[in-house]
Amino acid sequence: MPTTLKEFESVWPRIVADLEEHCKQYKLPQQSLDWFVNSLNYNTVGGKCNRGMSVVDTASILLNRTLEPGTEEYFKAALLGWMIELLQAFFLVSDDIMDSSKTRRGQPCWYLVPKVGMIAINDAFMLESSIYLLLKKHFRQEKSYIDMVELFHEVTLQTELGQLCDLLTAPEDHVDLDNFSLDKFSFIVIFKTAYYSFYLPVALALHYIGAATPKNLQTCLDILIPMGEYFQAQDDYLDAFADPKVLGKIGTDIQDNKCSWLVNQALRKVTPEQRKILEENYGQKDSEKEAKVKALYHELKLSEFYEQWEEERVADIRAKIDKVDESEGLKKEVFEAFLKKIYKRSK
Ligand code: GPP
Ligand code: MG
Ligand code: MG
Ligand code: MG
Repeated sequence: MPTTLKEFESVWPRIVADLEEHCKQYKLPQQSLDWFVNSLNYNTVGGKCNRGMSVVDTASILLNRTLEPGTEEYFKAALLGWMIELLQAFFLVSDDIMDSSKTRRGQPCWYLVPKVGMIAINDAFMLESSIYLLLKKHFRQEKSYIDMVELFHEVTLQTELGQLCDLLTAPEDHVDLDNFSLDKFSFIVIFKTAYYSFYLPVALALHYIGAATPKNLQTCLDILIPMGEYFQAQDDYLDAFADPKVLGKIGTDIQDNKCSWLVNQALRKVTPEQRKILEENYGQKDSEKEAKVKALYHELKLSEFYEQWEEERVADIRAKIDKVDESEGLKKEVFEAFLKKIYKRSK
C-alpha cells in the first residue's frame, strides 16, 4: 500500500524541530527563527507531496515490504522525500517571483504575502540550505552520503539550466514565435522539471536501499525523463485549460510568453491568419489578449489533441516499463506506481 499524505506529513514537525535546533545553536534572534519556521511551513507543506511520497513508496516496493510509519526506517525515507519537497519549495518561491505568479497551492505566492516581498529570495536560499543540513545530520554515516549530496547538487544545476532556458525563450518585451520549437520545449521541460520531479525521488530511494548501481540509475533516466516530459506537458496544458480553483494556481504562460507545449502545438496547426492572431496577442500582460489566444486554442481543438497525445505518450512509457531489467533489484512496479499518480491528472 502506498503511504498516505497524513503519514508523510506526520514526519514534518520533527524536521522543523531539527532545523530550529540547529539555528538555536547560533543564538539566532527569536524574530528570525519564527520567520524561518513560518517560511518553512508556508512554502513546503500544503502541496500534493507526490515527489516526496514517491521516495517512501519506491523504497517499500524495492524492499518488498511496507515501511511502517513510526519506525526509524520510515522516518529516514520520508526525510529524503521532504528534502525533495524543500528543493521544490526553494524552486517555487523563486519561480513565482520570476513568473509574476499570483497564487500557489490556493494561497498567495510567498513574495506577495504582506511584509515578505523580496525577503522571499533569501527565504528561498534558506529552504535550499535546509536540505544539506538535514542530509548531514541524518545521513553522514551512510555509505551513500556523498552520492546523495552530489545528486542534489547536480539535479539543482540541471533544474536551474532548464529555468534559464525557460526564461530566455520568454523575454518580456519581445515576442518572436520563431523562437519556439518542440525541441526547445523538450530541453526546457526535461531540465526544469523531469530531473528533480521524477529521476530524483527514485534515484534517492535506490541510494537509500543500496541498489543505486550504474545500470539501475540509467534505467531510471530512460523511463523517468520521458515521464517527466509528459508531466510538464500536462502542466502546460492545465495552465490554460484547468479550473484555477482545482489547480490551486492561476495560469500565466500565455501572458508570460512561455515556450509552452500548447503554443508549440498551436504553431504546428495554425493557418497564416491564425498565426497572425497569435503574433498579435501572445506574450503580453493583457487579459483580453490572453483570452483571444485561449479562444484560438479552443478553435484548434488543442484539448482533444492533448488527450490523444497523452494516450500515445503513456503507451510509449508503458512499453519502456515493460522492458525493464529487474536483475539488479529494480522493479517495474516502481515506474507503474509513479505513472499511475500522474496519468490524466486534473491538478
Ligand atoms: C516549473 O515551471 C519550474 C520549476 C519549478 C523550476 C524552477 C527552477 C528554479 C531554478 C527556480 P512552471 O513555471 O511552469 O511551474 P508553475 O506552473 O508551477 O509555476
Ligand atoms: Mg511558474
Ligand atoms: Mg516558471
Ligand atoms: Mg506551469
